[in-house]
Amino acid sequence: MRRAAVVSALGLLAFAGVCGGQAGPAFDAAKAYGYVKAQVDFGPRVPGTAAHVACAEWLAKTLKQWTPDVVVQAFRAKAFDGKMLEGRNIVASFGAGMKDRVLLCAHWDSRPFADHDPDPANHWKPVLGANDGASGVGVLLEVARQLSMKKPAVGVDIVLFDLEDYGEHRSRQGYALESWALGSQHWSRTPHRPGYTARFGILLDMVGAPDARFTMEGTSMYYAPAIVRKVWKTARALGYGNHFLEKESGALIDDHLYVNRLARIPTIDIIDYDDDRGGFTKRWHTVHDTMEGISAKTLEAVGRTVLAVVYSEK
Ligand code: AHN
Ligand code: ZN
Repeated sequence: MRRAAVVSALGLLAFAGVCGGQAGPAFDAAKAYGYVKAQVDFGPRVPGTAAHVACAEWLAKTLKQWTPDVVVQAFRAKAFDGKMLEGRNIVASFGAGMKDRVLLCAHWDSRPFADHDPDPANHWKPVLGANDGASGVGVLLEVARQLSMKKPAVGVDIVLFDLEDYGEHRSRQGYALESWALGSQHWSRTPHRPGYTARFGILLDMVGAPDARFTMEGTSMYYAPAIVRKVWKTARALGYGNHFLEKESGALIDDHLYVNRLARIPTIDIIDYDDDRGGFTKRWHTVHDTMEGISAKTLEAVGRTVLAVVYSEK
């Protein structure tokens, strides 16, 4: 009895040591924050610009530090405005030979139009996308670094989608809903490896706000309710119930819709969206989507949750 107590106390200490005294797997929030800032420092990563190309190269180079299996999938897609866009989906694989896999994804491009800015003069200016794009990618870069140090029992593929945010401008909204998520549409029809599949997928979108509200989003609940419950349960057990709310919200068009529909991988979206708040955050698709709206604490909550889910797969 006494010995059991000593052993379990030691176990707790060892656990706290591994985790830096905090709940869940190791995750360096300062590094994740730095990876968000590094993307934002390129300027808006709008398709067709030099910043877009430079950021793609930086992302591939950064991921190659942590795994040899990085594939850049180049493709062309037609935008709602008729423009032909050059896209690049960036895929980093861990445990490339393993059959059982988990898919983690986010979009890395930023929106050409701040069409929800309170000032209409900004409606054709680009979005910096600190939260909308860079936050999810920043978390996944730190997840990649952690995976390179501690191998899970399943393979993991991190897919950074391009051309998510070139959806139709607000001034003509509702005419071309399929103009969103062009990179995930391409990848889901033509994955980086033919016949690719995974047990499930987790999409991160706008995961950096200090007061982020992740609800159980409708498209995720339609296609992958068991994954939503698993992830929310994990997050709440780690003490992140302030961000991961036990309530459902409306269905969104985002990259996970096409991964579900076309690739048929049950995939959820962790996204800062709450019907009761009026939807997205007030910085969404405005020129105010800057580093001021990013909290390392929120990146950590999401990163630790995702890693805990991955490491719990057997
Ligand atoms: C629509 O507004 C149709 N979908 C939101 C997907 C999105 C845009 N996520 C980030 N930016
Ligand atoms: Zn967006």
